[in-house]
Amino acid sequence: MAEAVVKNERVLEVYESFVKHMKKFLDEQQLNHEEYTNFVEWADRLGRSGEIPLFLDVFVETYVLEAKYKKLPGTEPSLLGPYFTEGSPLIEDKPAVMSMRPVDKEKGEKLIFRGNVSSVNGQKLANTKVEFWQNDADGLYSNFDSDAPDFNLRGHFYTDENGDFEVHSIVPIPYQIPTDGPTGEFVSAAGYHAYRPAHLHLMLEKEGHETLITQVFFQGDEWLETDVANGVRSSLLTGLKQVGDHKEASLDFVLRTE
Ligand code: MBD
Ligand code: FE
Repeated sequence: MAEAVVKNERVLEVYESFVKHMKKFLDEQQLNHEEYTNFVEWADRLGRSGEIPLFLDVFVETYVLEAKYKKLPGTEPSLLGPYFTEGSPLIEDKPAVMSMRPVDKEKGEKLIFRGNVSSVNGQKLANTKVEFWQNDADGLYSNFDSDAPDFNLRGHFYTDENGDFEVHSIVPIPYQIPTDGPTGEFVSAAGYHAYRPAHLHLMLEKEGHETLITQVFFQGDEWLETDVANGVRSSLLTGLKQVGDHKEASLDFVLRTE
């Protein structure tokens, strides 16, 4: 027996608004029927290829976030993206050391990243859960496009009594989104490049506060201005400093109360 589907007023409200704006867009663009059919066929390929999350997170998610969060206090969110996975390992050591392939095999420059988490009301947020994930020195994400062990360069840990954390990892590198599927077809047809600047992903969770999903970017990265996913926010930029044999960087985060 089919599941009973519950009527959801929000679905109607959002759909009707979408139609209203789509009509304006179609008045402007005057698609011919062949263009419409080409679009349907491309969207079908997109779904069959499994790239719907990739495409939407690259070309739509940033506008969802901007519309809702640009004007609010606290650290700006950035893209969750298609490469988050539930169930990352808990890292109990302080400082936290990310799970890496045996030291000699995890390529890349060592990175020490530090942050502080506080509330918009000024309070330091001890015991905040920090989910942390990033790509490796080949530009690939574990559990997805790399052959690293699952959860390589993914983990979670907690801030100390002052809201501070320190994590030892490697410097992420610019990420090239896959170009061999329907997303790549669109990127080529539009004449875009396929790069995102190097970034760290963080998700900060503390009771009484809105979960903050954001990213950290590095000054001087060649793709900051033209990020294919348009996820860069100037407030999320930090500097990479050479300290001895490794790089260091830091950024502070402010969570909104619920
Ligand atoms: C990424 O690594 C990413 O963070 C986003 C938002 C989209 C594609 C690849
Ligand atoms: Fe990413």
